[in-house]
Amino acid sequence: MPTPRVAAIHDLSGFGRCSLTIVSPVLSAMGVQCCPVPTAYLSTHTGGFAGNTFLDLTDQMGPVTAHWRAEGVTFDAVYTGFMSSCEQMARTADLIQTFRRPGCQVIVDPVMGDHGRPYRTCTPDICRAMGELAPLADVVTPNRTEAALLLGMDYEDVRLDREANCRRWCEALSLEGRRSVALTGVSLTADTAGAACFDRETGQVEFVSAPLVPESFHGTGDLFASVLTGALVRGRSLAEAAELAAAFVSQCASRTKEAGTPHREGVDFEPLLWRLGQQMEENPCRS
Ligand code: PXL
Repeated sequence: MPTPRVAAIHDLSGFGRCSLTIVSPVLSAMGVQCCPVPTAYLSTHTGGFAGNTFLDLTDQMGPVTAHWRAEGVTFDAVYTGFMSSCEQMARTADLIQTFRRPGCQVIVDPVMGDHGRPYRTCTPDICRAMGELAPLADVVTPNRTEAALLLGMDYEDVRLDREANCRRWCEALSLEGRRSVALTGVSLTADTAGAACFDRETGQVEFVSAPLVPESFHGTGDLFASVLTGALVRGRSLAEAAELAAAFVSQCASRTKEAGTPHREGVDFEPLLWRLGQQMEENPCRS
C-alpha cells in the first residue's frame, strides 16, 4: 500500500511547538508523508512570546501549487491550519481546488483563538476569511472559541458540557450535513475532555473522550488535528481518528504537566511519538 501523502499548509514557528513543528513529525510517525507549504516563518508562535520575527511566504504558495500540478503530484489530503492573512487563505483555497479529487480529503483546522478570545493576529477580516475557507472542507476541527466564531455566536452560549448542545453545534457546523465536524473541547463529565464528531457518511454524532488534564498548553489543537488527519488518511473513521487524537493529546498533556514544561513551549509530545507509530502498526490501514 503506498504511503499516504498530505499537503500541509501551516506556518513554521521555530520555537514553541505548534503548526509544522507538530504536523510534520506527527504525520511521519503515523506513516504518512508530509508535504509542507509553509505560509510564513516565525521565530516563535504569537502566544506567550513578545516580538516574534515574521517572514511572509505567501508569495511562494501560488508557484508551489503550480509546480506540484505541473509535476502531476497528487495528495490523499490537504490539511490547513493557522493563517496570518486573507491573501494566504485565497492561495490556500486555490491549492485545495487544484488538488481536490475523489480520495483526497480536505481537513481545515479553523485556527482562530482559544478560551473565548481570538489570537492576537486574528483580525475580524481574518476570521471572516476563515469562515469562507471552512466551507471547502470535508472535515473541520474547531474548538469552542472557533465554533462560536464560525457560527457567529457568543462564546458563552456555545456550551460543550451537554450531549444535546454538542449535537446541535455539530449539526450547525456541518452545513446541513455536507461536511464532517470534530468539535473539540467537549467535556461531558468533570474529569474527561474530548470531541463530538459529526460524520457526514453516517449522519451520526459520536462522542470520544480521554482523561482531562486540567492545564492548557499551547498547540494542543494542532496536535489533535494532526493526529486526526494522520488517522483519517490511514483509513480510520472520523470517530476512530478522534478517539486516537483525544487519547494522544491527553497523554502528552499529562506528561508535559509532570515535566513542568512552560505552557508557551507547547506539549512535550516527542518522547511519546512512537506510540502513534505503534498504533498504526497494530491496526494497519483498512482503506
Ligand atoms: O497553535 C496555533 C498557532 C499556530 N501558529 C502560530 C500561532 C498560533 C497560535 O497562537 O501564533 C504562529
